[in-house]
Amino acid sequence: MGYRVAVVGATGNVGREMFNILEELNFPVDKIHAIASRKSIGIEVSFGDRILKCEDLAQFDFSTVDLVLMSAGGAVSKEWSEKIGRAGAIVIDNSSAWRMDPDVPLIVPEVNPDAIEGFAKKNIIANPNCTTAGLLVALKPLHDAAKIKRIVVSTYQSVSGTGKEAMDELWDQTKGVFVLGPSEPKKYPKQIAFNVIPQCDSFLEDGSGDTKEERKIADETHKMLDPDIKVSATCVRVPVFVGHGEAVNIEFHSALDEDEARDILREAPGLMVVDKREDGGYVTPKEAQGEFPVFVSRIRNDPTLEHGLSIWVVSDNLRKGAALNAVQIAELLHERGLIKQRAIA
Ligand code: 11C
Repeated sequence: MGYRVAVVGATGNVGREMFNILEELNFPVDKIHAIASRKSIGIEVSFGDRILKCEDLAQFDFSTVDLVLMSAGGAVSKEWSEKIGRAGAIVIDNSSAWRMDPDVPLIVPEVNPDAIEGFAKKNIIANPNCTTAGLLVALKPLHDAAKIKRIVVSTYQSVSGTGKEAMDELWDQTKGVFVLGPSEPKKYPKQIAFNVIPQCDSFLEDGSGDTKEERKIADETHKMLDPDIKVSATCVRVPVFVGHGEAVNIEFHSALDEDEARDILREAPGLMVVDKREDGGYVTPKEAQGEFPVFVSRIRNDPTLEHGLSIWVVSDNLRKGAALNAVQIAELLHERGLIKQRAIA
């Protein structure tokens, strides 16, 4: 027996990956719908060897589906998720709209699976920001071993995190530098080709100088892992198409050396350790693209702290950072028999 599933935002980077991953993980699907805004009606997307035509979000009857994977941005999610939840379907939302709502669980299955039980208040479950998802899969087993006091994280984020137009912008600017002549930045405030931009998302207006992306990493870490962990984040956009890298410095309450950390990370779910101390003995975003695990490399003691460690974390931001995590949440609901539990508390 399978479920009736709708993917909202079906034509976007993450929406398309959601179809791929539902298929790759063999999620039990009986019926599937591709849903998009009116301008995308009729556009075709693929689900395995099937072609689906996009249906209109505004006209779709959500009482006919059990599960909705939504990746259509915060504004669409704010308008639709509660309505869909009231119609009886469970929404797994990839935007930031509901992540900090106390009535909405924010879930990375390797980190806080039991929090999913609270979903029925709104029938909405939030998927974290792509940078937080990869980070926390790596931090959770280390936190269990030696309790993290503080992290300093510097990100190297690919342009697919901003969307398809940003990928086109990188491509056009790259060609432009050598062939066509320069083109004006549109999605980013400065040229992204052959450059790095120390800004992901817009600046907060609270005087902190942080960007929204930096705040999300802190807030989501506090909600999912531990509210007492101090988080200092600097988020940087780099001219890479897919795959977010993160250099993470970790201060623990108690001792945990690099060898113990490596052993713990090797055993942890969702992770792959590639840490050969030689040229190329680490994972880069290019190798993480299209893969399921979060990769950890460059694991080493930080002698400048009493209990300190530095690691390099990289994952496919469209997969573990978005679509894969969303489908894993669906699998968790399925394994716990929660999908048919329709009543809203
Ligand atoms: C980026 N992390 O790379 C963002 C994309 O809150 O889900 C995802 C934004 C979010 O720009």
